[in-house]
Amino acid sequence: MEEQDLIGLRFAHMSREELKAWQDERLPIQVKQAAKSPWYAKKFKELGINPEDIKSADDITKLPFTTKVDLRESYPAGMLSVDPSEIVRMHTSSGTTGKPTAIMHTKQDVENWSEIMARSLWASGFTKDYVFQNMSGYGLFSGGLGIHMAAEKLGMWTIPAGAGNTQRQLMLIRDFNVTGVHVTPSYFMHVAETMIENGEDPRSLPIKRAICGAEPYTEEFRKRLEFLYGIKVYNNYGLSEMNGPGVGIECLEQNGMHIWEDSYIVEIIDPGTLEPVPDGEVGELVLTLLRREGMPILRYRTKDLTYIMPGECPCGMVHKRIARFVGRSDDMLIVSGVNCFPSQIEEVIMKHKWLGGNYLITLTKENFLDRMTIEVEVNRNEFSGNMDVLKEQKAKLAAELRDQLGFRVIVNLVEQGSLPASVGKAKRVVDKRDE
Ligand code: DLL
Repeated sequence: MEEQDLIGLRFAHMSREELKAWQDERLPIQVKQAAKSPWYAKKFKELGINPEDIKSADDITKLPFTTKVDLRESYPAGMLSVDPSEIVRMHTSSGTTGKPTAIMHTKQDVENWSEIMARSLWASGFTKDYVFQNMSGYGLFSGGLGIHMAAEKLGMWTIPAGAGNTQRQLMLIRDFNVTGVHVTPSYFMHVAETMIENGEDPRSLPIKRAICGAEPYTEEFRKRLEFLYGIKVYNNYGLSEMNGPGVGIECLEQNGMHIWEDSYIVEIIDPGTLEPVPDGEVGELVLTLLRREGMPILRYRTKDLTYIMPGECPCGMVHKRIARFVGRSDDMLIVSGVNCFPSQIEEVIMKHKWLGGNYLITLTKENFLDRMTIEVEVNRNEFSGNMDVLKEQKAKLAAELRDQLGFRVIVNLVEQGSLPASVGKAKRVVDKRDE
């Protein structure tokens, strides 16, 4: 029997010319499909856009941006481009305020999404011989079913463990000889620290590789996870508006995430001027779906800040690479007028083995002045019991953070396990300045 290309390897191996020709063909089709939705039909009319004028991928700049506000405005089904009877699946974004954004998929959409996600698993070294545990919340969050169906498509023995319940996770990993996992980086760190606290070594687990995403984490955080488990950890990016996981994946080079350009057109813009920025320069990632029929979204402003990595990837794939995220534009903290990202703080913390992997940033106002307090857990195993040494380490840490951020912060060292543990996306910042 001829082998079927279930995960779209023909796309993975395309040349730049082939990808361009594919995008030239797909964008006009996608725009016509979008125009079938009430929301885009109205938008195009208002802006005087005729879908027939979109003839190639180069015409993308003629299209308007789509924002989260637009998705909220069209909630629940204003962006549907098919008859509701064609929809088989729905997910929502993990927004914490107001209504979520709901994304609907046809059968073909689910098929295409699982193809790119399965291809992502393949690109980061998974094969059908892995036993794979999905330690991600199932339900409306796309990291559950999204990863699950892809892992099955690749042919892996797939365990839908869901999020949390660390002891049960560990039992399943050991009993079923789990060799691969998908998990948020913060929860993966929590599992390792819990094991160490119980006198167990995370390296004793059968796991060989992990894909971690759904939240920002620094290179230093990844290195610590790799060290603790003695495995490889691959970054995986996605957002529910663009299906979910599987938009971008690190290949074996672990140097930037390839965006699957058969399914998405990538742009990086200056969020202020909305003009494109050159490769290598940080801006806001804008994505356009190319293969979705149920709910096409064009030029979606993700708010995620990154840059296109110039040059070729030694892995041979030519799909553009984006760098690890600096943060989201709405994650940027402005403290006494100085801009900073939580990732800058994480970078400093991760340099210190005597600190654990959990931290919390709290912003308050005192006498009209902004104040940042950083609580960090001390790594119990590295603590000598000598309080003078700890005091010195704390002063050194505070000085490093001040150098990194450009303002003074208050550092509070806390006992391991005392900060709220994350089972999904970690909440790293509490802003109480308006209280
Ligand atoms: O988090 C989809 C996903 C599930 C991705 C599982 C990877 C693994 P949302 O809940 O809609 O979807 O959240 C999307 O999470 O805009 C980013 O800000 C952030 N994010 C996702 N992956 C990464 C990553 C899923 N690898 C939002 N690095 C996105 C940094 C990430 N941030």
